Amino acid sequence: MEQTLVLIKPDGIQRGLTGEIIKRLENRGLKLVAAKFLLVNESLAKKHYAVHEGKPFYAGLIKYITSSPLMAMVWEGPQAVAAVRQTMGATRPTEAAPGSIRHDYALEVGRNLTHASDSVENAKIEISIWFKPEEIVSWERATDAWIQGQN
Ligand code: IDP
Ligand code: MG
Repeated sequence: MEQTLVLIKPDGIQRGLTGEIIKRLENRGLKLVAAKFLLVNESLAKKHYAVHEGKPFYAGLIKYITSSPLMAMVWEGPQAVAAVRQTMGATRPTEAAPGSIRHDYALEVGRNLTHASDSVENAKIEISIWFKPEEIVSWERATDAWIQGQN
């Protein structure tokens, strides 16, 4: 089953949106398989955002992500990567679809509340940056067959 990394970034935590963001992923039918709440150090932040090194917003992005605690999670489900990106909305909140988290709760790209892996390949890399294999919990959910059932 596909897995994807989600971060509730410091603005999401500070604004008290942790429960709302988790609720939306649960409502969608995605399954939580790992979570941790932490203050990120610069080394982890740089590893996670290595692809953006050299961009004009890079220094600010590292400062933002290390400024206050965040919640890192792994969510699982059929096409979890695409489903979670859709639930988060486009990077720029003013371009995010109505009903998405970034549309409904954010205005600026520098305060867009969440991170979600953008491909299955990157999800695997990002999950390994944030979690040890033994921290990912494989569990049976009573509703699985009603959410993931194929006819
Ligand atoms: P994503 O989070 O939707 O995958 P990316 O392009 O990978 O978007 O950018 C990573 C993060 O960097 C964004 O979520 C946002 O927090 C920040 N960011 C991206 N572009 C800008 C910008 O132009 N100004 C400020 N911050 C930006
Ligand atoms: Mg990205």
